[in-house]
Amino acid sequence: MDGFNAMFEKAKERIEILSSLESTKEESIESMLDKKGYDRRDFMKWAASITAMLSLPSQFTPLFAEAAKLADRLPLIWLHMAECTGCSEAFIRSDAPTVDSLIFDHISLEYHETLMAASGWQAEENLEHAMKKYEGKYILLVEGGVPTAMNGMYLTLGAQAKTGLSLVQEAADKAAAIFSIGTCASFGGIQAAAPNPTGAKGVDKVVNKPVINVPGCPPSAANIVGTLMHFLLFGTLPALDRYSRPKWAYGNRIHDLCERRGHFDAGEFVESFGDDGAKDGWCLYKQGCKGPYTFNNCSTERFNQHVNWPIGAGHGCMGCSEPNFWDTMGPLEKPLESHLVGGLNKTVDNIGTTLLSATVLGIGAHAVASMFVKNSDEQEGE
Ligand code: FSX
Ligand code: SF4
Ligand code: F3S
Repeated sequence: MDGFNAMFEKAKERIEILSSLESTKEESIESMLDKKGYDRRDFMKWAASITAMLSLPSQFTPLFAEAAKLADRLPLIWLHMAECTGCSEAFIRSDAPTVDSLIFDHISLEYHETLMAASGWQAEENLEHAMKKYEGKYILLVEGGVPTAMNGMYLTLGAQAKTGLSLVQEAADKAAAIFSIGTCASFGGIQAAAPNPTGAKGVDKVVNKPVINVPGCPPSAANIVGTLMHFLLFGTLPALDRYSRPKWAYGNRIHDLCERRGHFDAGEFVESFGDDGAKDGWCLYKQGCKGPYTFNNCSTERFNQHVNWPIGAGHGCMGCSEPNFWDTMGPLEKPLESHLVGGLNKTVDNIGTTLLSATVLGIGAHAVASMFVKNSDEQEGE
């Protein structure tokens, strides 16, 4: 608890510092929420859900509410590299405004190629101006892998044809914190799949500063907002795993909290898409689900305003938040042979039986499952 008390005091100081900074928006978040029909209760409920998601005690809820109100004090620069823009889409697309998306409207987004009105010379000028004006103070968010082959010439931007590589390096140099949004910016992404002709790499491989990775193709809006809110309130990096992912979001396997897990333990598997097992929500392991090797909170946070997620929609997890998933998690709709029990090529039916007997014997099913589930620590890194 001492640790939490120290964090609480630090957060209070941080709020004071943020309050003393110049506001960049004319309209307050309260008035924006009011116009969209949200009352204080909804806002506090949102702050409570952020607190719970970040695994913090409820005493932090009012501080997150305060920090959200001050979100316009922290300048953000969002760069696009090689990617599909799905990360931005995941964040901003919703058929109804959510508190999350209103917070996004309230932040001080100084530069975002997809969302800003400017283009060409004007856009380049905006970026240069923002980097100069907020030097050492802005958060840099990068979406997309950075092509490094031919000195970065596979990706050039703007009228001066600067390479993405040089832009990321320049922007990172003057940033207060750097977040890689999505698997592409975190680990290179689909364009880094073998043979990786453009030499695409994650941002942390081309800059000399700490980078927080928020992978997923795309990552959920919850993980993007949570990462921003954590930095807003504490101004420091959260606890990270070996791939620099925040532990509060990427600390558990998909398989650990999956709604179909009971069926896995009972040996009940979908044998083909559309069969009776599929209709009854049985386990998708035999259809190639990579949930046992993937670390993310999709099952609890979900997508599209927390409505659904890949496994809920009836397809296995593809491992999209793991490094090199495009090369290591294939074939996408078949189990990984290399991960079957002890390399003995046993089928999952044997595993189901083993699990059942283990449960009868009183041994935790989870412990048995862990025998064949490779920890992400053992997976191939960069
Ligand atoms: Fe796309 Fe973002 Fe995937 Fe990559 O997403 S959803 S290809 S993680 O960089 O736009
Ligand atoms: Fe869920 Fe996939 Fe694990 Fe089955 S294998 S319980 S569908 S995560
Ligand atoms: Fe990606 Fe698997 Fe979640 S495919 S979105 S990590 S369920």
